[in-house]
Amino acid sequence: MSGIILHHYQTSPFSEKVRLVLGYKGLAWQSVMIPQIMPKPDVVALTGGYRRTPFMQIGADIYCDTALICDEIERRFPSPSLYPSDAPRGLIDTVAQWADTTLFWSGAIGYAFQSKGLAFIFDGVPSEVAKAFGADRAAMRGGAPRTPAPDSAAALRVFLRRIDDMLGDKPFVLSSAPSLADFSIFHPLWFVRRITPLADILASVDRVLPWMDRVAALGHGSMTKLSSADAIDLARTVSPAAVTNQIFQDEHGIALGERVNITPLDYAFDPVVGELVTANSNEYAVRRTDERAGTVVVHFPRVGYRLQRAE
Ligand SMILES: N[C@@H](CCC(=O)N[C@@H](CS)C(=O)NCC(=O)O)C(=O)O
Repeated sequence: MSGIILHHYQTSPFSEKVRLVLGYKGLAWQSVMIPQIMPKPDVVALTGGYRRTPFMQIGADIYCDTALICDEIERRFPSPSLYPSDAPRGLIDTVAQWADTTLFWSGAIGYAFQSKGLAFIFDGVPSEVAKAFGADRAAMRGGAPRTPAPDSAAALRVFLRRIDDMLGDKPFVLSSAPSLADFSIFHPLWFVRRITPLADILASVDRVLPWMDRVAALGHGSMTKLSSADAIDLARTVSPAAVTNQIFQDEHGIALGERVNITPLDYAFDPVVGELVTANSNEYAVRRTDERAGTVVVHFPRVGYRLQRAE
């Protein structure tokens, strides 16, 4: 057992990215199903406020954001690597970041949430549940609108041509082996493919669907179920791991040990408050104590997150 607990839900694209990474690395992991909308009391007990999906727990360490989750999985389980040697690591990370932001929001999500897509997603779902989902996501975006469907469709076609071109005669986008870029590009397209009345767009190029089948075939590793209450109990009974990279990189005039809050810069602006224990070149971490989870350390990537001194 890897010690990895993934808090996620079935239809979450970013969770699918991590499930496939776990599959590629052949890991055994524990699965906690979490709610799709707020309130999420058991999530917040562990994260301190971060509400996005998924997050990863290893003992009393909580990893937020799939960029950092994949870094941490790679650090602990380096083989097979998410960075095959025939592609530059900087390129892999840059393509992955583009896919997790622009491809996801401006391409897949704007396209999927057109009226035909919504009718498919919420078919048979009580109207108050669909309404609650819409209100939750509008609040999470802080009022920012989704990209309109026709603009997303146009962008998605351009992106698909670019992905098709990247594939060329290789089995994976940047290499003969899967890289992090494959998992990041896969998950927004996986979400579109699930919406059968809209999935035809993926066949507008030749190489994408066969590549998606190759990525899907990597599987999800071996998973056992865990309740959120048991995950919280587990956090309480162990101590957070010792900090591994102590090289402090200060950009804010905030020292280690100060009380800070960390918030996503793009959406879901729920702050996590705690004592700053790590600020290295790639990651922040804060230590906080929760009534139910005890003392936990919550980790964030530096890219895409705002660090401030807590008031
Ligand atoms: N940058 C984040 C984005 C995560 C994200 O937006 N996840 C979606 C689900 S796929 C989400 O949090 N939706 C709201 C929710 O689940 O409450 C990451 O890479 O983990």
